[in-house]
This record gives sequence, structure tokens and C-alpha cells, in this order.
Amino acid sequence: MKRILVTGGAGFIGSNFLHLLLQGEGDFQVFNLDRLTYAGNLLNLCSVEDDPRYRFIEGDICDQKLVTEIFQSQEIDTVVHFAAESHVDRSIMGPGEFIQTNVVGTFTLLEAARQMWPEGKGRFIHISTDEVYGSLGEIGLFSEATAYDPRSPYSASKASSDHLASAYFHTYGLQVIITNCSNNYGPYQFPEKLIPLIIQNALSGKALPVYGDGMNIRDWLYVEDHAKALLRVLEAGEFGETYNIGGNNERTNLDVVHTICDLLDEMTEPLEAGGNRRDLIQFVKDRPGHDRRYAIDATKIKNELGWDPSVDFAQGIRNTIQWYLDQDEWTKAVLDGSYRDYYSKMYEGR
Ligand code: NAD
Ligand code: TDX
Repeated sequence: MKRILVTGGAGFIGSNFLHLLLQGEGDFQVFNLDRLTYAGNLLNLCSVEDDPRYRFIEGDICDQKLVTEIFQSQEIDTVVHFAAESHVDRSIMGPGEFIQTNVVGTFTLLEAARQMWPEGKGRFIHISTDEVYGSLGEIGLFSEATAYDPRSPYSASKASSDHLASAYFHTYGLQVIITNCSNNYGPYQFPEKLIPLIIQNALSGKALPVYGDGMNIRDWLYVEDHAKALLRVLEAGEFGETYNIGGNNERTNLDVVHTICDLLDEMTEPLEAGGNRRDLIQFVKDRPGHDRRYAIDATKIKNELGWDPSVDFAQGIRNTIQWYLDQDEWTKAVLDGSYRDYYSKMYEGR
């Protein structure tokens, strides 16, 4: 029986991954180690908390004593490592936490795995991002062979953690796999990120902040497709390999915002003040070091592991909007005082 340690499972992608994993019949135990930062929320896990195969452990991945104790007492043989500080804008406001959790936290987990697992045993799946590759011009795609060129404190911290994971494979033979994924969207995403932020603001008739000229491009992937890709990696990925995961779905930010506005006009009551949601768009000061374009070549994971995205953007964005419309309790819980403080620091006077 596999004994899996998931880190950051109370966050956006981690909770979607746990839902999928626990929907399966497999014989395993899964432990979710999460510090419950502003981005972690146990409401994301209500549907799995009674599953006897699942246990939540509140704690910090940087806590070496705790991490070692979990590896020992639970005989962990698999790590799926999501825990991170994940928001680029917050990393620009204050990089310290990013270095701590993303670099030191990853090191702490790798080190525990190295100490505890005999050579040739264990599996360590390190979840990372396409942002480590930097910014693309108008053409080209990021492949697994693209050189790293991170531009924000967030992406630099993720790049550092990827390099550590890779070094543990080469130096110690730790059975590591790294995945680099494009922008995710879908249920349970914290509303600091573009898509849920625009949905929440557009619902309440607030300004919709678009950075710069709105022509930056991201490759959007529905979060369940990312979770499915990670399950394939867990089942059949090759140790020492990197897999790029992407949606083959490039869109300008402005196009994404327009799509959300039009769908909300169609799916909900009109705004009290009249007009349509596109009228709420405000171009604001650009993000410093804003990467212009990301796009993933996902040929390797398609050919080697048989994974392809299955939800197209038209369907995925509609599901996402409907999910936020249905989640009053969740929304109230996350749009709390700390979010409002963050929002005013980030957006007022911009
Ligand atoms: P998130 O911010 O929604 O969730 C992060 C989770 O980690 C939260 O539950 C938080 O409580 C937990 N956490 C943070 N610091 C911790 C610590 N020190 N110890 C224990 N738990 C801690 O992030 P997400 O969007 O779900 O991203 C998950 C992973 O996927 C990250 O590693 C991120 O870099 C990567 N990723 C995200 C995207 C995306 O579009 N969101 C794309 C590619 C890769
Ligand atoms: O208010 C906004 N206005 C705006 O124009 C916000 C929050 C964002 N943007 C722009 C910036 C980006 O070009 O939208 C794009 C997407 O922004 P984010 O949602 O902050 O995502 P991004 O910076 O692309 O990073 C995301 O994808 C890769 C995740 O946050 C990372 O965790 C992941 O690694």
C-alpha cells in the first residue's frame, strides 16, 4: 500500500488533486501537510475529510522535526509537493516568505526523503511552474529543454527549488520527477489570481484591473486536467525526468477578462448601475517585470504518458464561473479582512 505525503493540499491545485485521488478506488493512505496560510482552506476539503484513507496534518514544510517525524511514523514512500507561496504580486511586495517556503521548505522535504528512503525506494513529485523559463516573444514554446530564466521573486524561488530537486536526483539518486505547468484556473482558486479576482469584482460591480495593455499572454489549463496529468506522472513518470504540462490554450489577459464579463452578463442579473461588465475594465499600472507570454509544448507528456487536456476553455470557464456563483460560504470565508488589506495595498491608487 502506498503511503503518500501531499504538501499544500488545502490550496487550489492540491485540493483538486486530493479530490481526484480520493475518487479513485486505490489502496493507499494520504497525509496532507499544510500550514493553512491565507491560501489554504479546509473548506476546500470537506468532501474528502471523512475518507478513512485521508488525514490532515497542520504544519509547516520548513519544520524539519515535524517533517522527519511524519516520514518516520507514517512510513511515507511518496511525496507530491504542492506547498508554496504562489502569487507573483505578493512576491514582489515581499519575497522573504517565498524564499522560506519555496526554497527552504522544498529543501527540508528533499532532505527528509534522502535520510529516510534507501536508494532505489520512494518517489518525490515536485510541482512547479512554466514561469521558471522566463518570458517568450511572439513565437516559440517552452519545452523541457528550455533554459531557466526566472524574472520574479516567485519564479526565482520556484526555479531554485527545481534545481534542488534535480540535484538530489543526480547527486543522491533520489527518485525525483519535476512537473512545470502553465496557468491553472477552476474551482477553489484564491481570488487574488486573475480569473477569480475578475469574477468576484465583476459580480459586485467593482473595477476590473487589467495590468499594462492587457496583451500579455498566458496558456490556461483547467485545474482538473492538471490533476489528471499529475496522477499519470505518479503512476508512470520516469525518475529524473521533467514533464511540461499545458493547455495549448493561449489567450491575452484582455480576452480572458472579456470572456468572463460576457458570460456573467449572460448567466447573472444585470448590474444595478446598468451597463455591461466590460464597462468596468480599468487599465492599471503594469506589474514590474511582467512576463509577456507563456506557452507550453506538452508533447512529451502526451507521447510518453498519454495525457492530453480534456476540458476546453469555453467549457472550463463556464464551469468555473458557475462554481463561484454557487459558493457563497466559501467566498465569504476567503474574502475576509486579510484579503481586503492585501487588495487595498495592491490596487488602491494604482
Ligand atoms: P495556493 O497558493 O493556492 O496553495 C498553496 C498551499 O500551500 C496552501 O494550502 C498553503 O496553506 C500551503 N502552504 C504555503 N506555505 C506552506 C508551508 N510553509 N508549509 C505547509 N503548507 C504551506 O497554490 P496553488 O495555486 O494551488 O499552487 C500549488 C503549486 O503548484 C505551487 O507549488 C505552485 O508553484 C504550482 N503551480 C501553480 C500554478 C497556478 O496556476 N496556480 C501553475 C503551475 C504551478
Ligand atoms: O489583477 C490582475 N490583473 C492582471 O492584469 C491580476 C491579479 C493579474 N493580471 C495579469 C497578470 C498576468 O499576466 O493576469 C495574468 C495572470 O496573472 P495571475 O493570475 O497573477 O497569474 P501569473 O502571474 O501568470 O502566475 C500564475 O501562473 C503560474 C500563478 O499565480 C502561478 O502560481 C503559476 O506558477
